[in-house]
Amino acid sequence: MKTALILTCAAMTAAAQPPNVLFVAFDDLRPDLGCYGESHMVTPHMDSLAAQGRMFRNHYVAVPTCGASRYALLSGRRPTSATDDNDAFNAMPATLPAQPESWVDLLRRNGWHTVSMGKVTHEPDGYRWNFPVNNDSGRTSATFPDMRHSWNEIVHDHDRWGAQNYPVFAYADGTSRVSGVSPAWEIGVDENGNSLPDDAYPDGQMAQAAIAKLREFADDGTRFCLAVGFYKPHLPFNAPKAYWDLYDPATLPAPYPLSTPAGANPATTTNSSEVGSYSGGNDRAKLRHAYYASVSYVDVQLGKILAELDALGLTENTVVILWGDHGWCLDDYGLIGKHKLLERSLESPLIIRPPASVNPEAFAGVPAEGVVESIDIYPTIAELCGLTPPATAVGSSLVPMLRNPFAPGKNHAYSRYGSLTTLRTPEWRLTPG
Ligand SMILES: [Ca+2]
Repeated sequence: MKTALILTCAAMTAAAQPPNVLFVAFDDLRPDLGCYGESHMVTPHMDSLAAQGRMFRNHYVAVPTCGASRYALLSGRRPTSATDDNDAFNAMPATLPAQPESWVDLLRRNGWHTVSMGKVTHEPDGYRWNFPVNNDSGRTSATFPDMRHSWNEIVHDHDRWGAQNYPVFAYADGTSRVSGVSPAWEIGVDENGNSLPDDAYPDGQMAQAAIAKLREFADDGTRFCLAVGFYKPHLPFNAPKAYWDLYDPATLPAPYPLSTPAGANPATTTNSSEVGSYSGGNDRAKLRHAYYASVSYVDVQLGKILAELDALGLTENTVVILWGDHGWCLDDYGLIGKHKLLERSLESPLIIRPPASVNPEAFAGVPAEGVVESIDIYPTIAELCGLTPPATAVGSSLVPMLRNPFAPGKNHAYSRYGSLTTLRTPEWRLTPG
């Protein structure tokens, strides 16, 4: 009886506590998930998260490139000409500002223990590096974090790829991509042709590191913000063979839309800054198969983390956010890559499973159709945690849509890239010609 009383009191106390935050970013993840109606995709863990929380069917990022999209998400600011490329984190303050630099900093200032793991900002380990050669390899020394005031810990183990290589681009043999030379995908097999294990690539190792960190938090009773940034499905589309085997290339759906927009630069239909030159037919079909394998691979890594959250009894008081940093043209419009103001480049998945205090069972699994933006995540986290965001965080809290998927979305989402801007209303994408 005494034990039961103690447990009851502990549960009541826990329910009154502000929630933990588990934020999981996926690099270049399109809404190609089963829960988004893509029935060919094998993504059971993301689908399960959507069934338990709220999936946003019309979520748009600020800029269709990693650094700028992540800067907008974390700072809560709309992109400007100074923050719409991969150097956007240059706008983060060097010295401690009066107002938080990000929602992570807001949480840190209010007592959350904040941890970055993998690619949460732009750099794959959270630190700026000197690049004497190029962005793909040859890093010489770390300088300072992308966000200097947000993290209590930045956790990263380079393992066999070494600190000099860019882990986003890792191949199983410990090498990293060299632009224009390395293949765009890898079927991970051992010397006997059997599938490599999950930890043959960095994301499998990251899942284990996240699990270890959650166990630390549970042991110590730490109120945490854990941000995990998986590297896949960014190029190169490398995954253990077991994930390639989940798909029959003969039955995969065609890209959509098929036609190239009028006025598009013809060179972009055969050349991408990301893949290099590419041809038609099998080349493009293989790229799609490889991408899907990478998505299923990281889906399983997410599943491991969520299972640990359950096992540790942390699910009830943890908000979980799944976010893709932008879309990707996977031969849609006959184009490859992300650096375009097109629907396929700007849409990305957003799934939020709120803590039990928000009653996620109400309308669980019913998607919200309203238009929302990545900058809305900042005020959402603040509201769920009982905090006030600074005036510079200009998004709108999504908590009403977490409670009721039929609550209205926005009139429009704003995105830009280079000198071009675009608006997405509930019905149209409006882009100056
Ligand atoms: Ca990205």
